Amino acid sequence: MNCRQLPGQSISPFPNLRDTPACAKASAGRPTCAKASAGRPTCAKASAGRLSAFAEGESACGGNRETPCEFQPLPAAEIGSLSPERGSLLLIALWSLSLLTIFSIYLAYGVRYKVSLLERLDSRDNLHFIAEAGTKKAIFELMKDEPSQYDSLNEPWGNNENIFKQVKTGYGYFNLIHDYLDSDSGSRKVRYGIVDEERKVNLNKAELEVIRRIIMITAGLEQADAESLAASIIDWRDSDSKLTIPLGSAEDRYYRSLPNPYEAKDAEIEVFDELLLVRGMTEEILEKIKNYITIYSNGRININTAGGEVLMALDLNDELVEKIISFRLGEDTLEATFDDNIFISLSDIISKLGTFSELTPEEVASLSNLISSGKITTSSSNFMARSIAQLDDRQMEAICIFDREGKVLSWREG
Ligand SMILES: [Ca+2]
Ligand SMILES: [Ca+2]
Repeated sequence: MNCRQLPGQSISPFPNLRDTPACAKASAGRPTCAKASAGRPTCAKASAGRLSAFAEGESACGGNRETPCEFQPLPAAEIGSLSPERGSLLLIALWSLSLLTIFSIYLAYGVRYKVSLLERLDSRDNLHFIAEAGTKKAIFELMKDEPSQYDSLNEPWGNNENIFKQVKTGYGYFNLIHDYLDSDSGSRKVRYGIVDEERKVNLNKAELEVIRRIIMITAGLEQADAESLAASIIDWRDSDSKLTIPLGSAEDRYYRSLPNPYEAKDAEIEVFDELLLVRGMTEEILEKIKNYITIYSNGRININTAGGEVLMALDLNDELVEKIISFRLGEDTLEATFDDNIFISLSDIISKLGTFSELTPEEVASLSNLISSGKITTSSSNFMARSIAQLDDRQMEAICIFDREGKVLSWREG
């Protein structure tokens, strides 16, 4: 019987330990070593690296000092390298450490993301409030405009850097701007102020020919295409399902045949993006016509504020439109300045224009028809503020439509 051959059991799970001289020698003739091997108290302890004294051997030998075990302490490094349990513990510790590291990184990333998100949301909230302050400023300034029969481009709400440019609020500031076509340079420039919606063609109220002309003039479409698109807009908003023109316009039947079918709205347009659902309308066309159309005005065009494109859409010829624009500019030939001429009421349009520039009988007739048709006016009742909020290096644009009483009709920010 020796340390390797105890019946009914494996002597030791630590083969290297069995081969130590101490164990081999004990197994050769020392029952105490066999006992120790059978119970494995000393081997187990040795394997754990805890057997460091001869007293351990004595314990394994039943305390018989005459037949002492000759176990000798093993070098710590050797014991450590021999211990699967210790290796397992080390492996578990390493795995735990790795998992903790990964978890910590994940946690830190999550916290950082949430902090960043909160900062962005906070910044966006602040930008929203700054932009909103801009629109309130616009409404406040409009309220100061005395009610009158006319509204013109040179009024304080329309062009005033002193009250609409870089207005500080909180840690940021806002600008109230709108762009316009500069007749001298032919390019679009920025003006500080708000614009009236009555200077634009109302797609919910205008007749087919007016819509067709404003599309042709501003988007450059051919007459047939412009008419088709204008008719489709009419069909989109009217309550019936009859085609405005037999070929080219669209009602339910056309929209139902699309890959993603839908129906004509048969009600007034509520948002500009809705126009992209109308047959023939594209983002490119909408971009070109957006400054000349509205869905919020009273439907009549303000002859004091409308641009030449809109006046031509009312079927006034080029020469007559030129005379109206020149009259409005005043002596300095600049738009929206102190010396601008103004049509106070509908009744003085022909007389004032005739005094400023000679009118042909055809032009007088054209103006008379336009006035009696109810398509034009000299005042405005709905306005648009484009508020640009700035906070540090971040910016937000808000577009607010409101009436003269300050009631907000539309709010859009992006
Ligand atoms: Ca319809
Ligand atoms: Ca002027």
